[in-house]
Amino acid sequence: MTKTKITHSKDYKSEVLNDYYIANLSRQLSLLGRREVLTGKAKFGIFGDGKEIPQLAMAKVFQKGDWRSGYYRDQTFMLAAGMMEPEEFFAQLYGDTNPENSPANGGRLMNNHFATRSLDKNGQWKNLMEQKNSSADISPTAGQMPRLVGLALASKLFKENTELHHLETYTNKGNEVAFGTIGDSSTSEGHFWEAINAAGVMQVPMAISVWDDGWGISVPNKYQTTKQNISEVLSGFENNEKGKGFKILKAKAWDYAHLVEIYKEGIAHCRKEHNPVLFHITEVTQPQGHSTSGSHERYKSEDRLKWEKDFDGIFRMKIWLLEDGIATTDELDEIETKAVKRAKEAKKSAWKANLNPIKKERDEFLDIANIATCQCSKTPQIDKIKKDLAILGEPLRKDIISSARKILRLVCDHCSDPEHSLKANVLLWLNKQMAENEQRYNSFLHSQTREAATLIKEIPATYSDQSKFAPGREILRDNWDVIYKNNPLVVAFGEDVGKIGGVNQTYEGLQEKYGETRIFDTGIREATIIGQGLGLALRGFRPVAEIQYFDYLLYGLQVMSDDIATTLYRTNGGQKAPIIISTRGHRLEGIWHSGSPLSMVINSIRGIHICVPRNMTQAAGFYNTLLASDEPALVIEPLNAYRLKERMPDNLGEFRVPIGKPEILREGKDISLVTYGSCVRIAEDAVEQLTSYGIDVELIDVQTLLPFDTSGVIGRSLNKTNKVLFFDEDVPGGATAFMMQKVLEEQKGFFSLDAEPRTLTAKDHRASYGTDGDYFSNPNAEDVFEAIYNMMHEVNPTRFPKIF
Ligand SMILES: Cc1ncc(C[n+]2csc(CCOP(=O)(O)OP(=O)(O)O)c2C)c(N)n1
Ligand SMILES: [Mg+2]
Repeated sequence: MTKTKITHSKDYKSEVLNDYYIANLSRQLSLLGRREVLTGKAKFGIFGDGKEIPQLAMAKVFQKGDWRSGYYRDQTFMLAAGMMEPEEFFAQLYGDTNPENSPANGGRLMNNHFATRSLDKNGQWKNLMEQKNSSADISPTAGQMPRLVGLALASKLFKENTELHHLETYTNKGNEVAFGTIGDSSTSEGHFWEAINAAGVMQVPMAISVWDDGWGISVPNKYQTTKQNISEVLSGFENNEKGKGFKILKAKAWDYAHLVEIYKEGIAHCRKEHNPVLFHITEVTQPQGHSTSGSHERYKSEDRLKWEKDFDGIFRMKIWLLEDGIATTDELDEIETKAVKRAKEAKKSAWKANLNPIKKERDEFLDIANIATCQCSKTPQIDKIKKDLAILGEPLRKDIISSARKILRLVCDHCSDPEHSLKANVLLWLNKQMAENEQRYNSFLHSQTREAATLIKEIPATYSDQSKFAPGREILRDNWDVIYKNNPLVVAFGEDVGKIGGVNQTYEGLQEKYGETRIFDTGIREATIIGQGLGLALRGFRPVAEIQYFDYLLYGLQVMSDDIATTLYRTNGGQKAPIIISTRGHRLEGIWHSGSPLSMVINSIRGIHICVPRNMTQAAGFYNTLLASDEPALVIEPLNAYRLKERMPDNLGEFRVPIGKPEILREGKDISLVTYGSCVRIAEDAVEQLTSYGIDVELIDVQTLLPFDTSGVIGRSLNKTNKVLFFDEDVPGGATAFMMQKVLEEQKGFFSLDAEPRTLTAKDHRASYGTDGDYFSNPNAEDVFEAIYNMMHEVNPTRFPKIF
């Protein structure tokens, strides 16, 4: 059969040939990248080979202002969309820490973890509409999904809330699409399903592509997906006469022309209708196997390997280009050669850019470590260290610093003028290097701007003669009211938050007043409640994501720990996520409403502040502080204080409780009692009982667990009382042990102790139900009394004889 020859315009031809070039360039990067790992120049590699062609199609419809939330296979998309240069690809592979070379993460993440920079050098928002945006990838499979929901939801809120239409550096009236990508096997994760359902329910412009290569490392899709076909099982989500769900489109990964067509159709629809779209891209291949950790020959059959060769997307595109008469063999050969050359050049220059500064540091160090200035030095040993370092062709910073630290042990500081001795010189150099390495590898856990939460100044709550007493929940509600009035970017959402204003009525009446684009209900889906907050925060909103009870935070903890807590750090200051996660805890009833597992968070969400207010005035003050800052935080409201009366401050929305500053609630000279949250009231009860026994307790509310007492208030208290009890409702060895380490080790409280330091906690098991269950599971005022009394007895048995 003879094929009819179609004539193509010049523009079409050059666009298609440019795509062919990008596909080849990307493939060359994958091939070279793997070799760099195998020859030891890079630690680990995971690449985008086999997934090139659909990503060209996706890049065509990705506009400035749009967002991506994807995974490590998207290298071709990043190149085609102009969001990554080949040099940057290699810089990431090598772990180059220079932000100019490696803008996505400054060497902090393994390769192909993509990100664009939303913040300028001063940590301030750039114009997000002038650039194409990619949220920062994480490694956990499907971890990109919760965040994707929020990135898409932002467009919906920007569109529907006309008050935000003037924010032209964030949005064009909500016209932006959030593109997601995911591997076929990762769709097995709960996050995928939760996110798909949430997007379908909310009808947001989310366009998710599944790169279906039939495998998750060595596990084929018969173990991953029901009916081995994700679009088939998702068909119940499809738009039909019963309602709106998803538009689902399918194409084969080697069919360039069809892919271009479906992406145009799908994204135009998504952008216009705000109807989510799912692209199921099948027959994807993986020519080099999963990653540099192993070879796919181990688990793929001969037939499959042969099929992957035959259906390689680039190979198929070439056949199509020739058969359709778009290009000649010579033209394509030339393009392929150009791609090979470009990739090699990029590799070479990226390697030089990465290595040369390190070599320079090494040479500088070898110069400084000149033994001639020290006669008593252990010269042969030093010589050996220096020689070993000098011959390294590709030194690492570790090699240099470790040599310097070893040499320091072998030299004195008295042979020459101590200020210019070998020891002093090496030490000076080492300190400078360590400071630079701190910036390279340890900076940006927290904001480095003037809006850092710890820099937001305290503003005390003010009261007048007219200030009335009101239930705590009303203080929160009225404080939110002022916040919502003043800042249209603040939104709150969660289970039961919208219509009824929260299970404890802290948003009572506010949805009616500010509308459903500001305060709204969600499904029961903690991971994507937090994820949608994260996505909104990345796009400039100030979201307050509500988790109904602290014990249910576990469902969303992965998003907090892997994603939010690392956003600023893993982008080397390129993106921020100032979300507030608001929940309630600290003693209610039983296993899943005890609200006490603080150690669940203190070690897993470093990078997020943790506020543990004792009452609602403090809670409101934290919200005010946090909204003035540019950092994420978890606020745990004390569950049993919503109905307790507190004085209503006059300066609602304005007063601010400082982050990292404990409050001494009662001064005392005998012992420091350190606690937080609802335990403060129990402590107050105990303190009163102790006072009648002549024991003068200094009661301290830590207020925030992360950061913990940044100015050493507790250490100073201990210096005065010489005794300390850390008290909370967490498990033994939990948050109390954390506080103890901070005070005794970091604040050097150990040297102030006259008595053994103690912790008082709940039992190892979760709390039992009811008032009695609580009494026998959690520490109570009698326990605090006895713990403190016994400590006093140990110090002074005569004055404080044993009670029992
Ligand atoms: C939560 C989690 N579990 C396991 C892994 C290890 N892992 C990395 S990639 C991968 C397979 C992913 O397969 P698929 O989603 O099909 O993507 P592909 O690599 O095939 O493109 C696994 C199991 C991980 N990164 N995160
Ligand atoms: Mg796969």
